[in-house]
Amino acid sequence: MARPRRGNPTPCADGAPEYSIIVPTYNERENVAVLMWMVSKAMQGAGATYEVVFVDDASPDGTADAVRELIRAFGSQRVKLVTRPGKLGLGSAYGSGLAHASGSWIILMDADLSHHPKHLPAFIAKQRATGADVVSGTRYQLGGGVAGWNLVRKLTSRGANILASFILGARTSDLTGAYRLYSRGALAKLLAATKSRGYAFQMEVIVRAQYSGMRIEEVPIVFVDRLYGQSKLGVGEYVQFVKGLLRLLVGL
Ligand SMILES: Nc1nc2c(ncn2[C@@H]2O[C@H](COP(=O)(O)OP(=O)(O)O)[C@@H](O)[C@H]2O)c(=O)[nH]1
Ligand SMILES: [Mg+2]
Repeated sequence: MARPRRGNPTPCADGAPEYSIIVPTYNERENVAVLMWMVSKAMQGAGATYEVVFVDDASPDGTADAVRELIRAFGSQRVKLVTRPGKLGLGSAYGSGLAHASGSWIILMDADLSHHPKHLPAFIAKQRATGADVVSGTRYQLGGGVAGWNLVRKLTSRGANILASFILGARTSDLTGAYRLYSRGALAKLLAATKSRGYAFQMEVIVRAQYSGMRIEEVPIVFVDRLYGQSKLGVGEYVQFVKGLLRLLVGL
């Protein structure tokens, strides 16, 4: 599909929604219904047409069945489910979601309620006002923040961002956040080019967007630590992040 013009999304063909919200899930059974309810309230407030595309990697907790219930409740135009045979990772989950999404604008958000749907109207308003290709949620500007993290985790995240900004010359204040809005064409281009995994993935995407001259805007978000289920954060993630940073330094 052609890339929408800046600030002027391609008119929706045949009732296609303006916005596709792609939500990757792995063991999020307790979260998807609450998320969907909150998204539907927020999007009504934004006055925007939308669909939610869940991408589930055969979650052992039966997340896919919970999403099927949502399809029954909200309708198959509003909720879509893409299932994959095993845990294949976030980067490719976004790609699979994009392949099944019909909106001109794509919003990526986590399922665990860390990305509060109340921020959705701000992403949309910012894009409409500025014509940006990418609107990135930031914890590190006035009005943004994190809730539920201990000091060590706060310092790690902040430190990783400062280090990466310094090394890569990034102008975006939150490089590792995943709550973002993209034009369809911009996301397709960025996903095709991005090689990193884990936290370095979000950083590579936004740095590539900057380096390729895309217009990036930011909106403050408050990130809330997940209430239910397990985060993927572990020592391995830190190691991957530093490796990813070094690779970008050499390769971008
Ligand atoms: N489809 C899919 N979703 C995943 C995978 N790994 C994580 N997720 C989802 O991606 C989002 C972010 O993961 P999470 O564990 O909360 O990461 P954290 O908040 O950075 O610790 C959540 O919605 C997860 O359910 C994966 O391999 N495949
Ligand atoms: Mg999370």
